[in-house]
Amino acid sequence: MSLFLKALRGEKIERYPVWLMRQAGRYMPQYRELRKRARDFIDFCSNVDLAVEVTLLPERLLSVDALILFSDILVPLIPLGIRVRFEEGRGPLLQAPPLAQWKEFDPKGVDFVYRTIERVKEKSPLPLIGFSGAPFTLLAYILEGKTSREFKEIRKLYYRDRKLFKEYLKRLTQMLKIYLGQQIRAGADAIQIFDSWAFVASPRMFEEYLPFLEELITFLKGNFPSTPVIYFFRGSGHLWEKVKGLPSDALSVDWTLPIEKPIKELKEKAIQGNLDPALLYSDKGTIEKEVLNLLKRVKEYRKTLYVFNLGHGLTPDMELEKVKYLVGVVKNFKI
Ligand code: 1CP
Repeated sequence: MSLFLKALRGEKIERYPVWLMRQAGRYMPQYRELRKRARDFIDFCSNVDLAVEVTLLPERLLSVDALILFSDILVPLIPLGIRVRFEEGRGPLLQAPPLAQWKEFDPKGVDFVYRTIERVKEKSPLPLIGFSGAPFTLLAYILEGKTSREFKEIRKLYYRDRKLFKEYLKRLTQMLKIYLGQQIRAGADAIQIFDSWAFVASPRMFEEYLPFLEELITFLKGNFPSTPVIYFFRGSGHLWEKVKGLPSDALSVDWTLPIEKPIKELKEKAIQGNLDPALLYSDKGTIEKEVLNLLKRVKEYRKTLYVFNLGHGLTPDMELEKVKYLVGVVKNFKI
């Protein structure tokens, strides 16, 4: 079994596995070359040949221990009848009809996702992570129609119409059960659920949302017990107490809490992440020092159940050379 899956399952490993969020992206010249072959970003994700090649790039260029499907969290919204576009430099733009006019989710509408997974599995021995957005983060984008610093629309809806807020979350949760189930059937070895914007919720709002998230994870664990589920959230500092009880196999934390906290408080659960991505703007000596500091602190408490990652994704302004160096430092660290 792969190092990545062993670490998630708490089996003995000789070093901590490493993969990076947004590991296949614009910071890679090879990605930028492939990107030229597609009209727009949706076209790029839905072209199976291209999506397979992009997914595989980090295996060759970074020698990471796991691959993540190349797609986007907004892709499965398209079969619901939501318009999704990506404009260069502007991020995603969405137009959603009222909930009553949403279409029934037909997984065939995103068949290219499953075909990409199947083909990547044929081409690489590395474990492949499937993914989706979490219901809250998806709803935040749908209601806002674009990216935002504070996603006011979802918070407005919560106070104006609690029932509709929950109906939306219910529909998205239903869709995600089908979508992620199909990814696992197609060959995904693990699932990561991205809740990038959950931290904009007030504590009470987050609590009212949690049952939907729990339902999704419980469904996946019930139907696919051997496929690990990782929950990624930002705002680990203030949301920590709320997410601790989630039934996921792993929690992917950002850099706003000391690594000792999740590691000491959840002895049975795998922990992923924690390194501040801003470290990559530093020199190699500093990168090595900080990475080793994190790994030594982890090792003091556990010799498995940890997967190295950043607290959030790589960005286009990072240097491939330094990203490679970081991966090398993690891989040379013996437990
Ligand atoms: O061509 C391009 O450079 C477009 C940029 C881009 C890329 C490379 C977008 C648009 N999406 C992606 C790929 C992507 N998105 C992956 C691929 C796999 C990998 O990690 O290598 C994944 C897992 C995502 C997930 C995603 N999309 C998230 C969750 C993770 C996170 O960063 O918080 C979110 C919030 C999105 C929305 C989105 N899609 C694209 C952008 C630029 C954004 C963020 C917009 C914003 O900041 O609100």
